[in-house]
Amino acid sequence: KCHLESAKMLNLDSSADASLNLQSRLDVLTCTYWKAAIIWEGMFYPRLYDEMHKMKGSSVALTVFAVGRYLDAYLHTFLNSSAQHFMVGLPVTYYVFTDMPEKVPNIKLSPLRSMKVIKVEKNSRWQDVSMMRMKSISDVIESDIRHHCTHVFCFDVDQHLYTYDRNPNSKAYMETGDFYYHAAIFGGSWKNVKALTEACYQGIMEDKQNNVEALWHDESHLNKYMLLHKPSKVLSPEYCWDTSIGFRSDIQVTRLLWAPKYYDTLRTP
Ligand code: 2GW
Ligand code: MN
Repeated sequence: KCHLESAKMLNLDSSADASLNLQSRLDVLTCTYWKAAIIWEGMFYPRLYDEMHKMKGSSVALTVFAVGRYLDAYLHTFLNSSAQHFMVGLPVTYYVFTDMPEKVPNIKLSPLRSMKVIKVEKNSRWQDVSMMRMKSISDVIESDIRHHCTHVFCFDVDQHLYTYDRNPNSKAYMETGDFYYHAAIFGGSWKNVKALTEACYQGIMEDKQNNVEALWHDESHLNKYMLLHKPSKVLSPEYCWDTSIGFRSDIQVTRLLWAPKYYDTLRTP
């Protein structure tokens, strides 16, 4: 109802747009027990959010890491597809973290978009390549993003679903959870993303001192953080889908797809 009224205020013509024909979804969970919306197709007006954020002057930072062989394997496709689909109509700054800045593809960006390439060292352990993203993101929010952008979204360059950490010695240990959060995409206001990345990084470093590593690395720490700090919006699997799962009647739209995993060639040292 609230959405409908706002749509009227913004003069969005609902008859002109099929997606404005909102029905509640009865086939899926649409609300967490702490009353955060779980975002599914058919539950919101995409254009309303777009217009609201344009009016508010929101600006978005997108962080992505392409280190070592992941650059050639995925970055080009990732950048092109996000240029076409991610937060179209809002100013977006790409923060590309790589050990090979000279190899970052020069893709055509619309006038509202720009790219910053940040050189990072290639950690010798892949687990650290993945985990240290939390520090790099926290640092760049502090030094740059907070001065230019209102929101930050953090992506895997490829696109996976796993279980909680079960090691009681890890800071990421969780006995039970409510949702499993995939770390391939998360975001929010820069303040919230800063708090999240900083806390995860601290958990990771504390684990290192204790010689433990969480089962799914940064993803386990992210899950622990989300358990303790409930998100105000939860994205449904529409936002992180693997087509090899096959048809599911509750998935009406897929908004973000996993790229193929080439573990044999990409993960061997
Ligand atoms: C990662 C694993 C093994 C060998 C290399 C890498 C690697 C990762 C790399 O050589 N270069 C690189 O840039 N990355 C970045 O880290 C890249 O952005 C990639 O998407 C991200 C996470 O690695 P990925 O996509 O291979 O891991 P997934 O898909 O199994 O990811 C989930 O679990 C991870 C922790 O194990 C992270 O939490 C990730 O966010 C999750 O989606
Ligand atoms: Mn991934």
